[in-house]
Amino acid sequence: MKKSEVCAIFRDMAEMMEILGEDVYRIRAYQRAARSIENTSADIMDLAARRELTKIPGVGRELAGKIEEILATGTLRKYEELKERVPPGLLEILRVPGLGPKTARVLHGELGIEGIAALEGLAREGRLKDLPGIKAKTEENILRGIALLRSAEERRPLGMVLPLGQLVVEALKEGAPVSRVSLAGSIRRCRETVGDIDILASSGDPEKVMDFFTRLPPVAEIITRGATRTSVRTKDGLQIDLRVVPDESYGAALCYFTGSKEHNIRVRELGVRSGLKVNEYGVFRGKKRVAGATEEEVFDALGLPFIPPEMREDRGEVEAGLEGRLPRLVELGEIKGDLHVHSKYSDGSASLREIADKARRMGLQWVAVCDHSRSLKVAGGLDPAALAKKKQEIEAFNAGSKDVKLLCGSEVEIGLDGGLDYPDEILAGLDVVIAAIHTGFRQSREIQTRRLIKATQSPYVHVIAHPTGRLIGERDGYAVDLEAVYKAAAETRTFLEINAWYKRLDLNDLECRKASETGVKFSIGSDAHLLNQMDFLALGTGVARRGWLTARQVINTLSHRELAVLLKGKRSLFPK
Ligand code: DGT
Ligand code: CA
Ligand code: CA
Repeated sequence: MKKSEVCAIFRDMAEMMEILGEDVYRIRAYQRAARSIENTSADIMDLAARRELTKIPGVGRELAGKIEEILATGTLRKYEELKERVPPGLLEILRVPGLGPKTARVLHGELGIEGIAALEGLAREGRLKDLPGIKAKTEENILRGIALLRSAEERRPLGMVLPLGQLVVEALKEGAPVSRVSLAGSIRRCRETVGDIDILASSGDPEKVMDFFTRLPPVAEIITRGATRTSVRTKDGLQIDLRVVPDESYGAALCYFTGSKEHNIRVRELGVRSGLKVNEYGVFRGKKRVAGATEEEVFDALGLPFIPPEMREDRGEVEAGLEGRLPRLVELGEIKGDLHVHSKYSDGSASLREIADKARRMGLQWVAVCDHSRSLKVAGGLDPAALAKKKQEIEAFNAGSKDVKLLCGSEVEIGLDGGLDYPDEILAGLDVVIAAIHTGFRQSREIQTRRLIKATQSPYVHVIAHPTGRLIGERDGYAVDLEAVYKAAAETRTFLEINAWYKRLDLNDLECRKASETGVKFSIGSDAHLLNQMDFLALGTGVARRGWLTARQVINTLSHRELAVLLKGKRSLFPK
């Protein structure tokens, strides 16, 4: 029994109780408990064994009992009862993101809608808006929600899939007779969502490689099996394709199977112009193979420098390569710190020392600990007294730490009027301030744009956090004039965040590239609430690379001292 399963039951229960119109306080209690269980680093089995479940914030004796029941029986009596009382058709339509219990009850009650397909049909025909409480806008939102749900089911966020992909590659390296092996396809290009995992290997004994691959623990089913290509499905429904080629064509095959398809087409056309044939076996002039063993060799034969996988999207990279103006992309090894980590002070689960230790293991030199500000109560926002205590603890830590340094930061709420959640005197005492919108998502484009621009105009705000607010597969960003925000950020020397939390990746690749044209710089933050989520920094770096950013454009490449100077610098732009 995993934490996530307990959380899922609590969330389902909250939803069903909401449909049934039960007590809001009880509903909130389940939601809060789900959230804090998710954020606790402790193993709940251990906690239960030690009878310490009530140590989880928001879990009292009653909920602790419920958790114990789930751990012991796999479910909960109350949960089963609720399921009996709430029709499955109603639960089904509730899966549409943005569609709340009230609307669901109307749709189910008045029209008898039992499933998502039926809901979609009626929304398209415009037949929902005559119902009580349902506007034309609701209909639009429902259709958008259904589209989001579909894309979420077909494609998965990179961060959910990458660890498994890397694990399989490592396993093949260790246990199968391969000479080279690599991720390929969209996962190697670091696309924000991936359809399946592609892996390429070279070997003289493909059958043995395939035997080993199909017997790996995550494999649930073999879809097709051959000596050059085998596809399997994992227990949770993800497809993995493994291709095995001879060593002399490994480079050509890696180019081909990394894609993207559009990039491949562009490269092939380039070859044709100089009388070369390019395919997954090599680069050929007539019958003669002129390249194929390595990717470098393949690009070189075509008169191109090595194009990093993250750029291979046919977004001008081939032209730039031919003209010698490919940027030197920022690398993960150049990242010296994380600009957005939550600690125990707000809704994170780790202590300052644990965060610093993790940073050291990752080879980082500094971490900005940015807990929520006071008005975000659901996420444990800090009042000024707690913030002062945190600042003291950080100063004491830094005084005693020879390597990793912590920055005392805050993720400060931007109000509806663009005002900030702490007064200037408090902001002035922080090393780093990142300003964020977590409320008022439905405000107009004018208001949202004004909120963000006003935040950039504070001498104390260094970073605009997750500038669009989108959640991959769950929620589009709010309406906002991003170009105006980029311009304001560039003018005020405010940085734009690449929030690396796997569902955010906000700004995304294309927006990074667009924003970079204004001269603005970027700050990558993992938004970690659990320690190992600091590894999301790699995803953020992937986004930066897909946005064609160099080390100079990403402030995480600065040393602690350089960063401190840069952050203080903003204030000097403002007259006293
Ligand atoms: P995905 O899986 O939807 O996230 O995206 P990809 O890019 O991983 O696509 P996938 O798995 O269908 O194929 C892996 C790579 O194989 C793809 O990036 C390029 C190459 N490829 C697949 N089909 C074709 C094709 O018809 N023509 C060319 N030129 N390349 C292809
Ligand atoms: Ca793929
Ligand atoms: Ca594939």
